[in-house]
Amino acid sequence: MPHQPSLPFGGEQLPGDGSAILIPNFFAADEADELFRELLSGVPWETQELAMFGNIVPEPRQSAWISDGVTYAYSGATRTAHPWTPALSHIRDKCSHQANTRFNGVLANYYKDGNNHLGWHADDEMVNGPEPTIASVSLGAERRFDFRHNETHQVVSVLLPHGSLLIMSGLSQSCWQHRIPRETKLTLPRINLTFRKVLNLS
Ligand SMILES: O=C(O)CCC(=O)C(=O)O
Ligand SMILES: [Mn+2]
Repeated sequence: MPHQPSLPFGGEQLPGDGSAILIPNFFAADEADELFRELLSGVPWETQELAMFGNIVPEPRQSAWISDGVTYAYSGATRTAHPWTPALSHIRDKCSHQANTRFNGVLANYYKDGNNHLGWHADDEMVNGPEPTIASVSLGAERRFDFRHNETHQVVSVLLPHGSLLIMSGLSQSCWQHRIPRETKLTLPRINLTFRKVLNLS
């Protein structure tokens, strides 16, 4: 596999107002390679449409919402729930154990290359509850992940390597926004899974 190994620094990434703990080798490279392949073919990837300045444009990545039947609404879109696959259930259980949180949904993102990206946002929707714990698994190409503090505008950049886990909790969604910036020179694909414990609000 063409995924470059890296030497990132694990542990706490935020200077305060919430927590984001990086575990670089949560999955060993071989298992991470295998999971990448399974998810690439096994997840029902969809291109969502986004209302922007009165126009409808496709999102610059593919995604899918998998959960125990709970729908998920964000940016005006309501996502229907797809069923768990064995690979996703396996990753969910390992993340639930590590983060001590019973995750019941995952938003999967597929970035086909560095032109695919995700703009500034926080995972602060009502369904996540206050101070949510979110476990974010990265597979494939290493991408930069930026946090920006809502008041000080301090930016903290983290590299998310193949097989890593980033656990965001506490005030990380209410005091910071985050994004995956465009990296135009990058030609390799990446899959990200953000596991959430969502409330059934219906
Ligand atoms: O791709 C990533 O690492 C981040 C994904 C994310 O922030 C999200 O799905 O809300
Ligand atoms: Mn997010």
